[in-house]
Amino acid sequence: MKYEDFLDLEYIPNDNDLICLFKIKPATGFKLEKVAIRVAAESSNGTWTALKIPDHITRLSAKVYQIYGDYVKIAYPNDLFEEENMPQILSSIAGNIFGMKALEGLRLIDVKWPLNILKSFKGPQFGVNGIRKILKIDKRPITATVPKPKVGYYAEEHAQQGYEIWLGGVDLLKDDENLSNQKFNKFKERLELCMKMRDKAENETGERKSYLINITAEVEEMKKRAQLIKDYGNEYVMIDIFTSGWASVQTIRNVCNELGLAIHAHRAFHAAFDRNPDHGISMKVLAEIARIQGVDQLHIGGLGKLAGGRTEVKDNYIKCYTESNKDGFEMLEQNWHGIKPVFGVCSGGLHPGIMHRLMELLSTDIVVQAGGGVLGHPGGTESGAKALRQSIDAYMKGFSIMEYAKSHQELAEALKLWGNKTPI
Ligand code: CAP
Ligand code: MG
Repeated sequence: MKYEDFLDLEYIPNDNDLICLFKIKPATGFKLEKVAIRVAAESSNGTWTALKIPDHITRLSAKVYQIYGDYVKIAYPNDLFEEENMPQILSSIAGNIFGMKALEGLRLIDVKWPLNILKSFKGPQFGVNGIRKILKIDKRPITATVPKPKVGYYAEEHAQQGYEIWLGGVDLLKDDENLSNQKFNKFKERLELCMKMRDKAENETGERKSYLINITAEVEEMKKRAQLIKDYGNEYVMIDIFTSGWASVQTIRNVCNELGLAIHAHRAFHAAFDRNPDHGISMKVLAEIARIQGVDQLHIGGLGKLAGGRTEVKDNYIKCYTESNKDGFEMLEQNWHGIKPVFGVCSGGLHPGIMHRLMELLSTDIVVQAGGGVLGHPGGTESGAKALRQSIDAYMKGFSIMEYAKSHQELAEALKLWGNKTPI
């Protein structure tokens, strides 16, 4: 076995192969083709020197089969991977290769997943339609709000903010990504108080309300928190999937299957490895894995204060929501074989003045989250929640927000403060 064995530009992949699209920036003095072969070797079963081996082992060798510009397509034999084992799959296609000295930059742009691997995981329990049934919301975007400042409120204050957020018309109260079970706001106390406020708000509004409470912790502790959530009658868990890790996500997905709980996936940490366009792994791939693992809602970017432009947000949405997509620029075709669509969650510096842009870009089958864009409203939390709902209602009824603001004071006040500018 030697490096050259990992190149076959005549090879035509079959449906069982897992395909990776990489963008490669060779280190100085290295040719792209040579580096591509090393990537295929190192990510399947080759190494830096020639080896005398039994012939049968080459059946697990990846093949570089297409090179165009900086882009390389590599086909991986299905047997290289263990079904239902995402850590092992990523240790192959997204492991050592990122540290190879022969390259200056390596980006895993997209993956085409074979059917047996897709189906070896649970996939979303509820997905878009299931969530809509839980919340009894048939068409418009689902709204969510994080009490800001992101951490600091005592449990009672948090629950009070939740009450005002729900009363103003927002559907989901959401913990921030770094709120868990700190001394100043214990998980069980927060859950108990928020559930009381949720019932109150449901009675007063006649609308379903729910709570994205953050269970992120060591996995045994997360299992206990999920059980508590079930005991208190809430419908969701929230988990920071990238700081928790795929193995934990898979465990919690299994637990949520037993408990009948939906999973809201926060993506904090993603930008550590998906932001550099020349290195790391794209959010498209991360979104695909989250859908395969079976989250019901996933943050996909929001054209607001955080990095990620229109194309990136749209591509993430396509990977979360569509039944299949065709080959495209930096996009491999993928048939999801009936795996449920996941709600893309748009967030990050959003406020009533810019919500319509997301619905125009994506669809109304999204979750929109505004924290500062509700809590920072001049009229206070409940008015901020009203303004958020009014901006959604305007779009659903075919009005411009300026038009709708003429008869909706809270929206008018939000537009006066924030206009239609995207905060940085
Ligand atoms: C937004 C947010 C979200 C980020 C996540 C925050 O708050 O709660 O965690 O938007 O980014 O902590 O910044 P604001 P993404 O609504 O006050 O901006 O959704 O892109 O993963
Ligand atoms: Mg946050």
